[in-house]
Formats: sequence, structure tokens, C-alpha cells
Amino acid sequence: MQDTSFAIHPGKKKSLKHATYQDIGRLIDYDQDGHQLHIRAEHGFVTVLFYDDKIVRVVMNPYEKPALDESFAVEIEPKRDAIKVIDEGETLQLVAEDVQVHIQKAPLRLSVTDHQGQVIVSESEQGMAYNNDGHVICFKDALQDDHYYGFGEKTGFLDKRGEKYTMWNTDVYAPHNPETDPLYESIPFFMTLRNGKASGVFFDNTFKTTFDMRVDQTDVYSFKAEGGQLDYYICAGPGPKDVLEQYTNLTGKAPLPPKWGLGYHQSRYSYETEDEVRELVKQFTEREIPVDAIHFDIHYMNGYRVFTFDEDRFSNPKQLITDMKEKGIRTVPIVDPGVKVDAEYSIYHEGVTNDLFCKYLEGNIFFGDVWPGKSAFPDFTKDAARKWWAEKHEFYTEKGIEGIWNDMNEPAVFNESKTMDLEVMHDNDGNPKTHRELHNVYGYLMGKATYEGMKSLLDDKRPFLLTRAGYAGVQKYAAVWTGDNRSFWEHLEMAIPMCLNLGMSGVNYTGPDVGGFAHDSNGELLTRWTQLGAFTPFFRNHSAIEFVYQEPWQFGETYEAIIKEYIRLRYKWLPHLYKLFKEASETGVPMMRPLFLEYPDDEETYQLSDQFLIGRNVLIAPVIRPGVKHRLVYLPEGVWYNYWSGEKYEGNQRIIVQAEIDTLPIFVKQGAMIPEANVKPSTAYDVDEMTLHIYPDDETSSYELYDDDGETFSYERGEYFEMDVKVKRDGTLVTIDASIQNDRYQPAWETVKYCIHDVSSDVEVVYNGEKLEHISFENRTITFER
Ligand code: MIG
Repeated sequence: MQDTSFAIHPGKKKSLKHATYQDIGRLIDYDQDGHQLHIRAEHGFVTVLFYDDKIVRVVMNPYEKPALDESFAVEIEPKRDAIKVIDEGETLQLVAEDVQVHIQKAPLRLSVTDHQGQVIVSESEQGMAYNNDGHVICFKDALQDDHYYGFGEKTGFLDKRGEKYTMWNTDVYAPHNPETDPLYESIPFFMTLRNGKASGVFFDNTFKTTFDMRVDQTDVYSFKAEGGQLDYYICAGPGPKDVLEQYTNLTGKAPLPPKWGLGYHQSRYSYETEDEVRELVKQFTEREIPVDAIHFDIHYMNGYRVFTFDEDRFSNPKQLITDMKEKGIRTVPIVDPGVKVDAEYSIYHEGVTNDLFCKYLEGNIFFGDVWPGKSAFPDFTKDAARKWWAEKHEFYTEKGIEGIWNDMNEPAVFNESKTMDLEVMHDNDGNPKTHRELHNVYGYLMGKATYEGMKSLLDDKRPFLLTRAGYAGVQKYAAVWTGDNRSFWEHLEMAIPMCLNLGMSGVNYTGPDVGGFAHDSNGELLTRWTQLGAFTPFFRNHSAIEFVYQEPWQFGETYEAIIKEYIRLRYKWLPHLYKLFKEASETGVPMMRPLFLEYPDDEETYQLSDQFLIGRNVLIAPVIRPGVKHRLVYLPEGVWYNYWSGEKYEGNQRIIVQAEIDTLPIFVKQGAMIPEANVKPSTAYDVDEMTLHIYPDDETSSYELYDDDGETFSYERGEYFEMDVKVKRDGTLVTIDASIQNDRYQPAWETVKYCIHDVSSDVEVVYNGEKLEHISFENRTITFER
């Protein structure tokens, strides 16, 4: 056998120590089996296939022809069209409509280009390889100005160039430090932005995986796994939104959550008694602070037994939940996977007798210490265990609960390794695999069981699920909060790129613990954090036991008033945010966006970690330092308005904006339309006044005003409201055309108050062909109702 292991090439940039890897070597032969191309190489086997014209899947197995294992994440079938293969002697070309795969034969190297010949991914000196420990690795060329995004939940700044990340779901106490990796989620996906064009790589391998993007020294990036096959998908873009769409075509679109899931949530580890919860509700009501949900952390349970309430602390949970619901407030109890060992506890009893817990190969149950003490862990890879767990949620739904919070599902275990023994077996429905292989999907499958269970129990109502752990595709089941941060300004700052990169990984519905979980919060920090939280997809204030309480009123009246204003602002903006959630559920493009997503050609946006967009045309620039009353804001090309003052700016420049403690800098782009609701105590109360703010542009701009009942799946059956609004400014004339596209759902508001910004007093407005008279003009703004 010829030795093709890597050598250090003198004169080239130095390779990192990959000498132990065996390169796949040269192509020996290939055969085509309809839509799959199989290659036998000197040191391995490769299969190539397409998922649509823009998604290429490559699977390398060092030892045998790859089995195309069923994926935990991927939902769609490959394209069945025969691949067109052209053998050019030294290379093979696979031609698809939008992309072309080039396979160099000796040594085997794989590249993908678009139909104009632009390189999407390529391999040169190094390609696919493996080592004697069964690790598989893939190297791809990195270019000078590549930028990398995604990787799920990671600390650090927006652009991940220069970083190295590991995917291994991990519970570390208060881990939001730049050097902490991995965290709770494993999303082995990233996006490359290269000269304004984007492409994605999804490495669908559930073992521990590592992504090495320290490309400056090597001119290559790599991804590797500690086992399994090198099984990855290339999403060819060409825009960053296309990549997100392609990636979520593979791993699934997020369902639309219930509207109350987008409201303000209040949590604490823990509100420990019924009295405490009732008092909390009373405070929100009296202080007129909107709230949609209160989370019950672990103290609600009897000895931390899941599917129980502690009867001394909560004597009548059903009554409490009913009373809260009457005030428009939902309850979200925490449910951990660990089941207390207790022969008289029905859940434990059933799990043992029906063989639903994780076991060693030899047949004994794995026990680990978590909150309840010695505990067993459901084997969520088993269909029977998922069904059982799903049905158990009737305990909650029969009390009126519509939302669940999954914690500790990495799974976390209180021991040295922080999780289960790696040799514990998962039955995986008759295809047993070790925990070492399936660790990263444990929480994901718990989420699947819970979401599906709640969905069938709730009788057409949309469930809310919040999870800490997950794998690629977690968006199908749950919202993701970023776990145990601390009440530090640095953690407020880090929350922004962390949430943005979750969004770049298919997870729209995400947010940090507002105010910080561990450590003591304070008025200024909570105020600034609430300003951010009002514009993150998930908005929950949560704090840890033994640290100061941080409900909106805990730091005095001045802060309370501002915090309240921003929670109210969230409710004002809900129609727009909800519409963006609807869009995310259809396209995979998140509500909270890094600027490069809309401006991929603007280099200034590539590393912008402290400001972001809501949808296409609203820019949020939070203040993330104490005592700071101004900040630098980058405005990309176009014309922008200060949301508060109406002041107008040309983009493509940095401005300094005043931002006293009561001000979150917000900018709205010309052409934008933003619907605003009148604020209610919670989403349980119908919005009955709707205002549409219009910032007219010389080009026609359009907006679809969307609404539905907010809580059932009836929108999937066409019962929603949609009104299309088109606006154009031509000198002093503003033309508005509004047409209802669908009214199978009737919102409580019957007219829309139009508010047109930045016009002069001689403005003329033509609305659906009718010239309007006597419209009120004030502050360069006119309003009328239709
Ligand atoms: O070991 O349930 O991240 O939100 O309050 C800590 C108690 C367990 C960790 C979660 C946190 C939650 C806490 N949990």
C-alpha cells in the first residue's frame, strides 16, 4: 500500500499535526446507481448524491461502502434523478442544474462550483481522511477573506474565523466565558461567506465533532468526528438566506409557536410556593406590566420527581393554573429527564417494568445523580419510551398547562464526566448504539417526545417547548434558551452574537436569561438587558437561587418604569415579530438577523456583533456597558430613521447616537412598514387597535400584515388574516394600495390607523385610488384611519 499520509510541505504554510491521518488516496473505480455515485478509493469508499439542485451530500466510510443511515435530523428524501457523470480522465464531473461536483481522481479530492464556475468548496493538499481510532476528518480550502457563521450555541463574537469548536452537549455551571466550549447544544453546521456569496456545510454526525476554523496559518478548515462516517451536506447558496432555507429544508422548519410564547416570560429558580406565585401574578397585574407566562422551576415537584407537584407547596395546582389563565397568564413547568429511583413512584416503576430506561449492554440500568438523587434516564432513542414520556404529559395538560421547559437534557449528571457513562447503550429501536455515539441527540429526542406528546394532548393547540440541549433540527420541536449565563455586562454583550449564530444555525426561537441567571443583577443591567430582550425571539427574565430577585420592580421605581416601557414595547411590536416568526417557519430565515444576512456584500457587517436587524429593515443597537449614554452605530446603505426622534440619516456610515438609560437605539429603514398593536396585559387579550407605521420610499415597498388566532393550528387550514399593503412616494404624492388577501380569520381590530412618516404638510395621499382630504399632519407625520 502506498503511504499517502500527509507530510509537512516545506515552503507551504505549516500543516497542523495531521500526520496520523490516512488520506483516502486515489480513486480506483466508481459505479453509478441511479441517483447515487459510489466511489471506491485506495483507502475508503465515498457516495455522492443530491437533495435538490443545490444540496450535495457526501458520505465517506473508510472501511466499506457507506450505508446511508437514517439521520436523526434530516427529514427529506434525496433527489431520485440519475446523476449525470462525465469522466474526463483525470477528473469526474457530476452535473446538476445549479451546481457541479468535480472529483479529482489521484488523490481523490472533491470540489463544488456553481454553474458559473465559482468555487463553493474545494480540497487541495488535503481532503478526506481517517485514523486508527476510527476518527474521520475532512479538510477544505479556506480563502483569505472567508467568514464563518453558525455552529449553534457558542461563546465569542459573530464571525467564527480563527476559532475551534467542539460539539458535545455539556452542562457546565455558569459557562458563558469566552474559553468555555462546548455548551449545551450541538449544531454541527456552519455557513461560509466568501466574497458576498454564501454556502453551508452540515456535518451530520452525532459523535463528538470538532470544527477547526483556525485558517490563517493553514489555509484549510476541517471538521472531524470521533467515530461514524464522514457524512456531510453542502448547501450551495448562493445567498446567506438561500443557505438557511436549504439547511432548514434538510433539518426541518420550526413550527409557529403560540403567540403567548412570544410574550414576556417571568422565571426564577424557583418560585417555590403557590402563595409566592399568586403574589407574583398580583404584582404584575397591579403594576400593569404585561406578562404571558410564569415558569415553575424544580421546587414545584415532590422531591424533584417529574410529573408530580409538591402538595405542601402547591395544594391545588389545577386551581392555581386556572386562576392564572383567567388573568391571561400561562404556566410553564420544568421537566428534567432524570427519574428518581423510588419503587413507589409510578414513573420509575413503569420505566423499569416496561424497559424504558437507558441500560448497560449487560442489562443493568444506568443510574446517575441529579436533583432527585439517584435517578434513571429514559431511553428517548426508543419509540416506546418516547410514546410513554409523551403520554405522561397528560399530568400537565389536564391541569391546563400548554408549555413545558426541558432542562438537564444534555443529559447532565452530577459526576466527573458531567453526563452518562459513554458505554451505556441506547436501544435505538433495535439498532443499539452507545451513548458515546448518541449523546448529542439525547436532548433532541427528549424534545421530540415532549413536543409531539403535547401536540397530541392539546387538541389542536400549539404547544410551547423550551429546551436547553439539542442537535441540528432542534427548531422543529423547541425554543432554545442559552442556559446559565451570569449577571455580567460581558454576558449581555455575548448574548447578541450567540443568539445571532443560533439563528444562522436554523434556530430562530432563542434568547438568553434576561438580567442574567447566576450572580446578582442590578437595575441598570436589568434595564439594558430588558431592552435587548424585547427584541430577541424568546424573551424571559430568569434568575438563580441564592442571588437577588430580579423581577421588573426589584430595583426601584425609576428602573421599573423603563423596564415596563420596554416590555410594553415588545407587545406593541408583537404583530411584526409574530409575522417574522411566521416567515421563519416558512423560510428558515430568523427574526433576529446579523447585518451581513441582508448586506452580504458589505464587509463592514461581517464582524458586527453588537447590533442586529429585526427582519429586513429594523436595526437594533443595544447599550451593553454600564454608565454609557451613547453608542456608535453602523448604518448600512440606504436611508434610515431614528425610531424615536424621526431624525433621518444616510447609510453607509457610522453615527454616534445618544442613548440615556431609557433609550434603546432603534433605526428603521426607508421603505419599511411596521404594524403596532395597542398594549394589553397579555396576548390572551385581543389587540383591538392596529397602527401601521409607514416610512415611504421612492421605490414601491410592500408589507403583508398577518394575523391568526395565535393558539391553534387553524392557520394551517387557511384560517388567517392577510392584508397586502403597497406604498410608493412620488414627490409630494404618497400612494397606498391595501388589499385583503385572506380574511378567513377576523382580527378584533376592524380598521387600520395609517401613520405616514417623513412627509411635508403639502403631502397628497391616495389610498386605494381615493384622494384623502382632511388628514391630520403633525411632526412630519400624517395619520388616517381606514
Ligand atoms: O443545575 O432547575 O439552566 O435555568 O434554573 C441547575 C434549576 C439546574 C439549570 C438551568 C436553570 C435552572 C436550574 N437548572
